[in-house]
Amino acid sequence: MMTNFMSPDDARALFAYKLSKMYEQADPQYKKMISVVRDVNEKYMKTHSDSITDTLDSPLSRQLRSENDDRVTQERHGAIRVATPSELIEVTDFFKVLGMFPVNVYDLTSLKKDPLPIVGTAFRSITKKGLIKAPFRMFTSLLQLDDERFFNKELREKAKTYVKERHIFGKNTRSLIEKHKNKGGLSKKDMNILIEESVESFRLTEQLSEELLKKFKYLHDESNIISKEKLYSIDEELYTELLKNGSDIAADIICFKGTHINHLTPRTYDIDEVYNRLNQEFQMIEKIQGPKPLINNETGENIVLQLRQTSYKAIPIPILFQTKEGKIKLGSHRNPFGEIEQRGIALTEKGVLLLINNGIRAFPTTHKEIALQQLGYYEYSLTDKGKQLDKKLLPSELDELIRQNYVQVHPITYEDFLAVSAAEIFKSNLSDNINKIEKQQKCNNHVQKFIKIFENNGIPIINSYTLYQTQQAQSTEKIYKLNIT
Ligand code: OOG
Ligand code: NI
Repeated sequence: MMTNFMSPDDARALFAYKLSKMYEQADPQYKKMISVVRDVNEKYMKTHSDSITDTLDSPLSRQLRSENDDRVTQERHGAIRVATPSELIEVTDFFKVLGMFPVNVYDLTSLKKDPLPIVGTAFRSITKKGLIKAPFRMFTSLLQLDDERFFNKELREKAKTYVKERHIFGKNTRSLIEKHKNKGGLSKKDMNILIEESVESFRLTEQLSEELLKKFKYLHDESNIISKEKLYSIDEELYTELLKNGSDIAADIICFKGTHINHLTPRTYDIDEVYNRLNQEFQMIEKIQGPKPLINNETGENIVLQLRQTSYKAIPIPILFQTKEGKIKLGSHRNPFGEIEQRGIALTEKGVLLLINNGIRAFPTTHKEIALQQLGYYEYSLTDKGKQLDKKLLPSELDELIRQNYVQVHPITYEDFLAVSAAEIFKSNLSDNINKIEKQQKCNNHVQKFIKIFENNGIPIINSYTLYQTQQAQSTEKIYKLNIT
């Protein structure tokens, strides 16, 4: 049967594009950051065209997208934070429309240094073709109101009651998501509406425009303007209480009308260069997060492991508060911010353990050795020399074939996140109010509960090791098949 549904890959590409446009308007710093990143990436591509190793950015991949559009410069990830399990499921259903599924669990409650009341996952495409067409991901955090280290019973109940009826999306958006569920797809027209509306839902609408800000500066009680302009004011008492106890993050998640994108992140080939350039104009977080790169002995180039990230801090934006007495007053909130990332090779579990226990010095510094020691994931292909071999190749010979240059390795890019780095990125919209938690204090089993929310709704959380392993295995299968004579 012919259907006229828009494909999830196309829908995701469109969503990412529209979201970025919306964000450019909302945060002038973001627009500036994008232009710096574009400049650095373009220069890098000119000087390194031979050594770009990203398997997903080959010329073949590029043909699948529009002509000259390189994957890296158009790539983004974003982040949202939600308050309740039902909000989490609401966004899960939405991301499914865009071909994005929950991958990995990031537990920030159990970090040794500065834990946060957050457990998250990232929604992303889980196929190679999907990632090539539109790599957009969304880091999605669920506030852990049950974390007793941050919230006492009274505050927890108050916050829960406050968000009980809240929805992330409007009625029409939700009915389009439902329609997608029932029909298995959406027409181009419906999908366009869904994307427009959802992008609006992710906007920080509470931010006052310049024009309104001027109005509010000269008045005292502005309740009448509020209702005329249909503005939303934040409950000052709850905000302040959450800020004091659970940190700015809790206030950011609970007190607003819904969720909002708190940052968007372009990808770069050279994060050190971007950091240095941004550092001249922006207030950056202390440093670049994630493992230090390896210096490749053969070429002198860097090998990036997993993910390196850094961000600029949010500048407080003007918002309106409603006091206990019902008066409206001008206030501010630290959001949104911007982040940049450099993606490197996906490490195997063995590689991750080596990194944690022994640090980067324990790593070999060539891709070939990293592959041979099974510390990272690679796609394998025959070299020209290998193509001339006229015999059936066996899995047991693979190492030898790599050593003798019959088979070459191509690093598989890490598509996911890192809990420790994520916690540092969170600090981009923290003031100094953060409630420091002693590490010996125990916390409840937040991760189990998080997984259960998905399980109860019949949604598996995917483990990214499985995805990388499959991608690697598909490439070796091809080699073994090719040479059967
Ligand atoms: C999410 C922070 C995590 C990343 O890139 O690690 C994240 C947030 O601030 O809500 O986006
Ligand atoms: Ni991020």
